[in-house]
Amino acid sequence: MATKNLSAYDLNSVPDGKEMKFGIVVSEWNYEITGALAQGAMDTLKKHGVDENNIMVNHVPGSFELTLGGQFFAEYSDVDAIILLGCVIQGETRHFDFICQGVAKGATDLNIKYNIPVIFGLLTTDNQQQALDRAGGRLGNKGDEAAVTAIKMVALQISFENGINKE
Ligand code: DLZ
Repeated sequence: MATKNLSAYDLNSVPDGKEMKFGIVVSEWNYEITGALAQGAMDTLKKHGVDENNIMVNHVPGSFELTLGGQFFAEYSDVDAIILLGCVIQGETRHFDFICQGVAKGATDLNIKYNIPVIFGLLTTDNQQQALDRAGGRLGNKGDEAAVTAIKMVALQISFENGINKE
């Protein structure tokens, strides 16, 4: 099966992000990759009208810390959505599985606990090349995809809050 290009999307399907605020948590582990994800996410948010001053970025040591980094944003800031960006590359031990499952569960829990979008922008790859391919390489940039998802989810939440989804 062909892998989707992560940066390919219908521009018209993305709402205007002018009034939206975002928090981005970036893992320092594999920073060659995660720095590129962060750049992609920021560029994409700005491309869709998000003010640079409404994008806050914080770094955490590794992907395992993304959940708590996200919780700090939810607890102590007024962002509309949080984007978690990390990269876990399969090694010889089961560490990979524990980190990936921990972050997936952590992100899911934050969505539910705080009732705001928390986006799972974690690359989970077998090797470095697969990660590079998805961090601005051959298959686009996971950061772009995460940013688009964040804007769409904030717009969806606003539509519910404004009663647009009521009969
Ligand atoms: C320890 C570790 C390992 C082995 N691999 C990765 C990785 O591929 N990607 C990543 O983001 N972080 C890794 N870490 C660090 C953990 O996420 C975490 O920072 C440490 O286990 C300390 O809690």
